[in-house]
Amino acid sequence: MSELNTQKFCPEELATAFSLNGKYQSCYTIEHGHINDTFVLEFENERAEKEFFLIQVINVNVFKNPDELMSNIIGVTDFLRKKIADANGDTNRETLTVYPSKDGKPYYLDSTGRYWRCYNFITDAYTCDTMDSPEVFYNAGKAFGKFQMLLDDYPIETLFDTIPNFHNTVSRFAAFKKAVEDNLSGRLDSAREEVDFVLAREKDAGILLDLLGKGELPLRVTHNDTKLNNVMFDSKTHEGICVVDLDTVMPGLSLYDFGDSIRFGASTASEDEKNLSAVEMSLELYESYVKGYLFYAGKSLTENEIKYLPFSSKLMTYECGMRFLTDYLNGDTYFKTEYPEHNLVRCRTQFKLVADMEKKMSEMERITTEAYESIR
Ligand code: GN1
Ligand code: MG
Repeated sequence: MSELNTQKFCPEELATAFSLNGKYQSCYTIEHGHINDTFVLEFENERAEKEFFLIQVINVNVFKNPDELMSNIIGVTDFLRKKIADANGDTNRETLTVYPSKDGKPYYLDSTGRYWRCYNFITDAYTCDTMDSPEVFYNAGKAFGKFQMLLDDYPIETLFDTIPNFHNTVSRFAAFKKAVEDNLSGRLDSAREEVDFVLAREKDAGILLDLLGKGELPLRVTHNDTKLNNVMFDSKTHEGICVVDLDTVMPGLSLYDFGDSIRFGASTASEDEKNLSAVEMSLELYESYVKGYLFYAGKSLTENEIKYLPFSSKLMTYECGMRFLTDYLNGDTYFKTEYPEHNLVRCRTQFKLVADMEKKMSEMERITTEAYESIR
């Protein structure tokens, strides 16, 4: 939570732009993710109770088509809400709900051309940027596994590609090579070691895409940004109650979701830790997540999906590090950064994790096989 920068927008204007219950009271900002700006609006309803709503500016630099983006999110959240209701779940806490603007649109376009959207804000819940509890990380695995299971029969052909080739590691590699050649920021010399690290692993980039192309991995509805801080945990039970940040829900591989969760959540340090000796991939956390993930998703995964779970962790970490490095070389035009070396620092943590996973790969494979055997 931080001080509200009211120059950025007028909260009163937004409070009246959406069809929300009650009287607007106040607004604060929350730090969430590297892409969108996020705020919370506090309202008071007729019974003098507080109600909270989350509002976000859609980053149109990243998501070029807000209509398609919101169509995906509304489609998926409506679908989830129905399944949650059928299972007698709490539809206010277990899924996001999009509140339309007063003119019936899925967003509000303000006078400066910014697109705003409004969601329910889930209270009595928390998110984590790092994880040291295997029990809570097990719950994160359950939440993302359940998310995937619930969307198993979602009509995949109705989804738009909100960011084409988002996890196409081959095209990410090509974009990286171009960034090296262009050296737009003039920073190449400060990142030679990291550039060589990426180049040495080029052959990994196409492995999952080749399997997909040969029909040996299925295309599914996936989240595509399964960072630990995109799941909300109940403050009392610590269960993962709601998966958030649905901007990148698209057709994809289950392995993207699994691997990205390990990349972020099984690390012993934060994504921008400068002290690399603190950065490792914890096998204990890996094991908790695999078990939690397979709890719901295990039964529907194919043999190849299981087989590539450990490799996907390495691949997604490699891809993310490569994206940070690409952005560093391009002059920080994509990810939000707090200081000039931020993307370089981030890519170093990712490559430290990749190297650590390479050392631990046979252990990760053993843990995965054992976890899978236990649910069959
Ligand atoms: C971004 O929005 P956020 O912070 O959850 C990015 C992910 C990266 C992640 C790295 C749309 O996620 O792909 O893995 O940063 N999202 C987009 O922390 O590019
Ligand atoms: Mg995001």
